[in-house]
Amino acid sequence: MENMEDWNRRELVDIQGIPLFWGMAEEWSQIETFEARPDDLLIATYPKSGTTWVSEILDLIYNNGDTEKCKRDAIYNRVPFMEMIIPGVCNGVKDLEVMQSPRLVKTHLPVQLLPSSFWKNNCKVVYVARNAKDVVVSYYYFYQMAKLHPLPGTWEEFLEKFINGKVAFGSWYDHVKGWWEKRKDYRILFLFYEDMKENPKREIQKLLKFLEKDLPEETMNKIVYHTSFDVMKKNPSANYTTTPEWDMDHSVSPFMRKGVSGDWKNHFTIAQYEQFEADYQKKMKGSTLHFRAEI
Ligand code: PPS
Repeated sequence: MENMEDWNRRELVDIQGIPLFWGMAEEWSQIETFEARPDDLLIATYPKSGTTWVSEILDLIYNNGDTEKCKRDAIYNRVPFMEMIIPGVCNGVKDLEVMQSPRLVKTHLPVQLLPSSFWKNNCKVVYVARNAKDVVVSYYYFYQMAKLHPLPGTWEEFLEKFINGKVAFGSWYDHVKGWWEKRKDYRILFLFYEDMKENPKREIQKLLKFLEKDLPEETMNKIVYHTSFDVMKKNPSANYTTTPEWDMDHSVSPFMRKGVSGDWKNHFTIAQYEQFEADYQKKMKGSTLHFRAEI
């Protein structure tokens, strides 16, 4: 790819107050008018919260645990990223238009920016949330390796941007609270990364119940194994190593980085932790949404 410097590392552009990648902002009308289908399953997450993990699990569920079938293509083609548009390079809306139903659709959009057709069609949504401190660490490394993002600056600087919602897809706090509230009115299964780490089989059972599907015990065990961090890290159709280097540079930091809960402890200073927690209490005050920052 030539001229990648034209579209990499550009500043984010606000859409209704939410910083997004420039291509999304430029083509916002396409995203806004996206036509959901009643049997779409939407996978909604704030970035770095377990999107790829739950996507692989769901594709396996849809294919009755057939691991070979799930190697048919890279995860970003099996589960297209709806709003990912880089003009002339990629377009999630167009990819989904030509995809056969039932579709698995990925989004990082905050709830208020979701195309209204999802609500009109009463689509089912799986939302995965992860504790903020692990998200910001994971996001910091991702900003460095995935070159569509602006440069993150130092850890200290990036942490500040995250706290202030000045990162792609905006405030983590508003994102998780927004989707949490929405679950009261729509068919949204709200899962936590930490619960998936603690007991993946239990969370797969929740997914099956939500999808009104049954799978034999043996198939469930197979899905747990196939979607464990170590197995997914080695699977080229799940680990993003098939993306070109001008897009993601895994030598800077692999997409499948650590896959643990509590890595934030290796990054936050005591002062950063105290400042983060004080601000967190203010932003999350009154919410019934609670996270575990380690398991
Ligand atoms: S993205 O780019 O926003 O779609 O990223 P996302 O997939 O949401 O999150 C990436 C982080 O999830 C970790 N991951 C996993 N953890 C445990 N088990 C499995 N199977 C798994 N697959 C992906 C991945 O390593 C990223 O987290 P960090 O903390 O950076 O390792």
